[in-house]
Amino acid sequence: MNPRYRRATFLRAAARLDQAPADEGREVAFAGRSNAGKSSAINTLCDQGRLARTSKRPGRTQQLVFFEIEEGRRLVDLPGYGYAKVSTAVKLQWQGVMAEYLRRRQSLAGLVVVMDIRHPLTDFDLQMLDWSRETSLPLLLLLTKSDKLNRGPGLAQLNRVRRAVAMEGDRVRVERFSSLEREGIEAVHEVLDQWLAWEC
Ligand SMILES: Nc1nc2c(ncn2[C@@H]2O[C@H](COP(=O)(O)OP(=O)(O)OP(=O)(O)O)[C@@H](O)[C@H]2O)c(=O)[nH]1
Ligand SMILES: [Mg+2]
Repeated sequence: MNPRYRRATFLRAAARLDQAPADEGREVAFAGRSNAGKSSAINTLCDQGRLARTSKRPGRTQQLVFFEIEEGRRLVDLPGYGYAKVSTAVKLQWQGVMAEYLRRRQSLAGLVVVMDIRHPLTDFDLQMLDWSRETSLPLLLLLTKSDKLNRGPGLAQLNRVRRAVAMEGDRVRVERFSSLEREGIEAVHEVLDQWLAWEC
């Protein structure tokens, strides 16, 4: 366990981009379908049970939630997309906030797209891929809840997604992950270390 991430603390929640912390330093954002396991992944990576709020009910995270590891190094829990039970107006508003965040945020060094290993590459996930391509943003596709599949089918899913994004080259990585079984933590820390410029 990389001890740096244990130091993460809640910094601020923002409903709009202009409420976000100063756009300085580097940050890594976690996006993904509602209920995919974004908040759980942040907690697992930071080895803290209740840093980001998780819920069995989809739609729990409705703001951009910023966590600070140290000054100028942050993780961001983005609101889940594709949650059926919010109105179209709210969905459109959130898509706007997300699009603005992804386009305008200078300190955004990389994006983790969290996907349930059983349902990867939804339309919204593919939209994230498109957006990230426009700005050449590095991406980590995280196939989480890997504990829900046996080893064989889990590896088959990993290979399937890797093949699907192979044309993106080194910019897009794919890893398996489980918050429940604490699988994949080291691999994700390695990627985050690079993006947050901790590699040296
Ligand atoms: N089995 C299993 N369950 C998980 C895992 N990660 C998350 N969950 C469960 O999935 C549900 C949703 O997890 P969250 O982390 O709240 O999901 P989220 O993506 O932050 O959801 P929103 O904030 O609604 O967008 C919770 O019931 C978690 O306990 C995992 O690796 N394995
Ligand atoms: Mg959440």
